[in-house]
Formats: sequence, C-alpha cells, structure tokens
Amino acid sequence: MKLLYFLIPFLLLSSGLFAQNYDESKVPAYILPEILLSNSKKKITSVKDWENIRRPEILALFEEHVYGTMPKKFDRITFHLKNENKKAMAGKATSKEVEITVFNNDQSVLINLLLFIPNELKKAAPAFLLINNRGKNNTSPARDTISGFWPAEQVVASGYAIAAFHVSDAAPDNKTAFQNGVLKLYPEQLTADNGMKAIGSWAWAASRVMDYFEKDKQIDAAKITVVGHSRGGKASLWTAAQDKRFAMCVTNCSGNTGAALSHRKFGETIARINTSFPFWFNNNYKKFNNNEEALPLDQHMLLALIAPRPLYVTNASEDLWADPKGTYLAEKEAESVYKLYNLNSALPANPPAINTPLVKPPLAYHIREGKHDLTAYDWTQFVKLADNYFKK
Ligand code: GTR
Repeated sequence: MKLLYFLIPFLLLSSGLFAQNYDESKVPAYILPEILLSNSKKKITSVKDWENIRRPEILALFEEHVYGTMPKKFDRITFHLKNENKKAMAGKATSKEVEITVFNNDQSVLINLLLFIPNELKKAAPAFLLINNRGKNNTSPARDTISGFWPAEQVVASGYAIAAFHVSDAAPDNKTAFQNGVLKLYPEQLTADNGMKAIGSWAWAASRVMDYFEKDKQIDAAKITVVGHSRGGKASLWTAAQDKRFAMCVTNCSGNTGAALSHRKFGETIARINTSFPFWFNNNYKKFNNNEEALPLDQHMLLALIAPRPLYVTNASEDLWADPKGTYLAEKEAESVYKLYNLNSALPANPPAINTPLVKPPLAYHIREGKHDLTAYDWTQFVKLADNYFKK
C-alpha cells in the first residue's frame, strides 16, 4: 500500500499529465488562432467589423470553452449603506461599507463592498476595484492589516478611490462550496457544460459592484479600473472582457487561463489547472487537458477584448509558473486590435528588464523582481497608468 503512495505521483509525473515544463527549448512549435480572422475566414480590418463580427465571436468562444456563459438577468438588486465614516484614514477618506444584494428565482446573494474615497477630491472619484482572492484581513474596514495587496492609504493619497469585495461572497474558492453564492441564483449554470463556475461568478459580482458605482455620486463610474491578482487576475480579465463599463483592467501575475498563452505549455498547463481547480472554469474546458492544439482560442484573444481600453499586465521574476514570456507574447498579440482603433502600443518587441515598468496607455506591462504576489510596488505603477490615461 505504502509503495502505491510513492508510485502514483511518480506515474502521474512520468505520464506527462502533471509534468510542468520550465525549459524554453521544450516549448513546442505552435500556431495561435488568429485574432483578426473571423469564423467564416473574413479578414477583420476595421473597428466596425471587429465590434460587429469578431469581438462577439471571441467572447462567445470564451464563454463556450473556458469561463462559461454569463447570466445577464436578475429580478432585483439593492444597495444598503451599512456603515459610513467620513473621517476614515485620519480624516483623509470617507469609508463606506455597502451591502449589494441581488435577488433571482427566490434566492439571493450578498456581496459586501468596502470603499474608501479621498476627501480632498471635490469631484466624483475615479476608482480601483480589487477582486480579493486572498485573506479578508487585507480588505478589512478597520484597516488593522496594512498590506501591499490592497494599499488603500497609498491609493487614496494618489487621488483615487479604492474598493474591494471578497471572492467568497460570490463563489467560495473551494471545490464544493463554490456553489454557495451567485450560482444559487442560476442553478442551470451548474448542469450546463458551458455553465459558469467560480471565476465566472467572481466576474459577475464585479459587474454588480459596477451597478452600484453607477448609483454613487461620489464615484466616477466612467473611470473604474478592475484589478485582480493571479486567480483574481483571471477574473479581472473576464470582467473587463464582458463588461465594457470598466474603463481599465489590471491583471497581475494571472498566468494560465489569465494572460499567459496556453499553447506554449510552459509552467502551469490547462490539465494541471483543471485538475487542481475543476470548479473555476466550465466543463467544456476539460476537453483541452493535454490538448492545447485543439483550442479555437488562446489568451491573447481575451486580452484583445479589452481594447480600446487600457490594460495593465504584470509578472514577477520568480513566477515561472505563470509564464512571464508567454504573458508578454499574448499582450503583444493583442496590439493588433488596439491598432484598429489607431492606438499605438509602446511595448517593445521583447519584454523590458526587471523593474522597468512601461506605463503608457493603451498597453502597460512590468515584470517585478520577486515572487508571485501583488505589492505596493505594483499598485504604484497601476496608479501611473491611470494618471496617464485619466488625467492626460
Ligand atoms: C495557483 C494556481 C494559479 C494561480 C495561483 C493564485 O495555485 O495554479 O493559476 O491562480 O494559484 O491564485 O495565487
């Protein structure tokens, strides 16, 4: 019996199912599906054809094969201001705790939103919204944990509001419990092969926060940046792809099925992510385990869906699991769609050196020295891109 415990991981590794490649010379030759070629093989050369033909096709591909369909309808939504403190952060900010409750089919889901708005701003504030996939302490209203993951004081001092909700309100990040959130409202999603799961639910919740922002006069809903780290960064991309009301998107160290190209099979693979986290993506996505060649898409196409809005993509130097090179390549591929809008990317052909942020809209990128994480350094750069875009 004991021998079996040793043998099983060994067999899995040697079968290639879980073998992760970190060797650039072992990246297979691959052909990426073309962003600007429609399903009927029409070359897309105008914004009109992009928006009417190809963009909807790509969105449908991601719904069908990866993140699942995104339910748009619900019976009712309510916003309840549970707490407000006009002298938060030593008088520098107003904090608001808002309960966002969404009702559908006699079920409801409650999303707790926390928001700090700079007091010195005399107009509606642009805001960053973090999809928090880490400890709730990072985004606690009391600010008893001050972390780089959500450096609220720093962002407020830069003249932006900062908001967060925790993923567990929308879909607990757990194999079985993920159903206890948004999916209570849409049980049909659970049985459909293209139904959304946890990541779709997180993105859905981010859109409900946007519904709230549109009602809060202190917030400039036309200037909202959605931010996510790692699994949260996969969700921030899907949010901005789905919901054009978000003016900007930040995807931090999002890796596989985030901003990195799957066809490269470098670092985390589709088989690996679907095995560790079968409840993140739809059932159809499992068909691509060890079968990347069959994908009618790759993540460069997801990034392209953000165009013409600014997109900030990051990596960390020690985070090979998230394939920094494949991430940069994906962002470079997305340039073609920005070009249709006459927006020239300032990204060089090769990735910049470590700690050399490129913060010019529309496409921003940096690789930070260090580990897989979201830090104050990263946020400093996100604010620079927002400054360059909103305050130009
Ligand atoms: C890992 C997962 C990554 C990433 C990461 C995180 O275990 O393989 O895709 O999502 O977790 O969220 O930090």
